[in-house]
Amino acid sequence: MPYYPSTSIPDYYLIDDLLTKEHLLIRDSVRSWVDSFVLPQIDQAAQDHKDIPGLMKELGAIGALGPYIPQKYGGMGLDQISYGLIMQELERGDSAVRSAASVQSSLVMFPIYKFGSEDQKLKYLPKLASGEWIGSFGLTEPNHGSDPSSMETHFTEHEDHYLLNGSKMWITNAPLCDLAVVWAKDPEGKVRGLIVERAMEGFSTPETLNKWSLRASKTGELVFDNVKVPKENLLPEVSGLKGPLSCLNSARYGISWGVIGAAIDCYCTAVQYSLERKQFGKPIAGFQLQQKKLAEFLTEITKAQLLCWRLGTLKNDDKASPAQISLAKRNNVKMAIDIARESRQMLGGMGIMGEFPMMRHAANLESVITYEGTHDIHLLITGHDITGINAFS
Ligand code: TGC
Ligand code: FAD
Repeated sequence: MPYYPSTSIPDYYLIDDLLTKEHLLIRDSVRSWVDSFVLPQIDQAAQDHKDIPGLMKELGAIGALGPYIPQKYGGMGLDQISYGLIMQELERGDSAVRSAASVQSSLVMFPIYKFGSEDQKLKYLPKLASGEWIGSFGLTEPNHGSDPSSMETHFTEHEDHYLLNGSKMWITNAPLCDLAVVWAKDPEGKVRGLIVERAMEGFSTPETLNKWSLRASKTGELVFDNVKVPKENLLPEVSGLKGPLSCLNSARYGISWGVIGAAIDCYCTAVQYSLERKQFGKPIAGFQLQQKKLAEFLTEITKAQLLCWRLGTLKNDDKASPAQISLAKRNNVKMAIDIARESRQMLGGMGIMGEFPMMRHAANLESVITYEGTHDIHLLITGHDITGINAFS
C-alpha cells in the first residue's frame, strides 16, 4: 500500500466532476491494482534492475493493453480519457509499468490496428491485448534519434519476402518481445512498417544494461541481419514518416497523463512525510519554505490535470493536433521531474532511500523527458507551430 491515504490524492479543481462514472470506475480499479500489485515489489525490481515477473499478462488482465482498440480485436473499446487515466495510475506506480502498457498499446497495437490488414489485426491484436505476446517498436537507431527520417535500416524485395538489414537502439521491451513493429526504408527510400517476429532468422535483441533510469523496464537493441520477412508482414496502409509519427502522437498523449501519476505519488508522499517529520519542535509542514513547495506542486499538478482533460476531449473528437500533444508532453514531464526532484529534498536524507519513491521517479523521468521526442524537440515543434518556420535543420 502507498505511504499516504488514497483520500489525499489531489483533485483540487474537482476534475472528477468532469469524468463519467465509467472513467472513475476504471481509474479506481487500476489505482487499487497498482497499490496491491505494483507498489509492494517495484522498489526491489528497480534496485535489482529486473522487470516485474508476469507484468504484461497482469496488464492484459486489467484491460490496460490497447484500451481504446475495439473489442473485436481484444481491446476494451474505451475512449481517450479512459486511456489517459489508466496511464496516470500506472505511472503513479512506476514509469516502467506505464512504458510497458503504452508501448504495447500506442506503439504496437495502434499501428497494427490503424495501418494493418484485417488478417494482421486478427492474428496479432488479441494476443497483444491479453499480454500473451509482448511487442516492441523500432524507430530510433544508433545514429538517428531525434531525426528518424535519416534512418538507415532498409529492406529489399525478393519474390514472396523482404530482406531486412540494420539496427534499432534504445528499444523498450526489445529483449522480451515476441514481435517488433519496425520502421525501415523500402527500395525507393520510403519509410514503411514491418512486423518482425522473434523466430525469424537473423533477428536478435541484445539487452542494454547498466541504466540508472527505468530500471524495472527492459531496454535493448533490435538487430536485423538479412531477416527474411514475409510480404504479408508489411503494414499496407501507410507509407512515409507520418506512420511512426502518428503512433508517437498516441504514446506522447499517454505520457502527458502518465507523468501526472508520478508527480502525484511524490506530492502525496511529501505531504504525509512533512506532517509527520518534526524539526525545531514542530512538523516541517509548518515552515513556510516547505509550504511553498507543496503549494507549487499542487498548482502544477492541477494545471497538468486540466491540460490533459481538455486534450483528452479534443482527442476523443479527433481534433488534437500533434503540436498540442507536444505541448502537453513537454509541459507535464517537466512538471513531474521538477516535483520529483524538489519533493525528494523535502524528505532530507530519507529522500534518497528506496522506501520512498522520489529518487526512483526522478531517475525514471530522466528517460521520459528524453524518449518520445526530447524536451528540446517538443519545444521546436511548438516553435514551428507558432512561427511556421522549421528550426530543426
Ligand atoms: P516532417 O517533415 O516534419 O514530417 C514528415 C511527415 O510526417 C508528418 N508528421 C506527422 N504525422 C503525424 N504525427 C506527427 N506528430 C507528425 N509530425 C510530422 C508530416 O506531416 C510529414 O508528412 P508528409 O505526408 O508531408 O510526408 O519530419 P522531420 O523529418 O522534419 O521531423 C520532424 C520531427 C523532428 C518533429 C520528428 O521527426 C520527431 O518527432 N522527432 C523525434 C523522434 C521521436 O520522438 N522518437 C521517438 C522514438 S519512440 C520512443 O521513444 C518510445 S519510448 C517508449 C516508452 O514509453 O518506453
Ligand atoms: P539525439 O537525437 O542524439 O539528441 C541529443 C540531444 O540533442 C538532445 O538533447 C536533443 O534534444 C538535442 N537535439 C537533437 N536535434 C536537435 C535540434 N535539431 N535542435 C536542437 N537540439 C537538438 N526509441 C524507439 O524507437 N523505441 C523505443 O521503444 C524506445 N524506448 C526508449 C527507452 C529508453 C529508456 C530511452 C532512454 C529511449 C528510448 N527510445 C526508444 C529512444 C528515444 O526516443 C531517443 O533516445 C530520443 O528520441 C532521442 O534520441 P537520441 O537519444 O538519439 O538523442
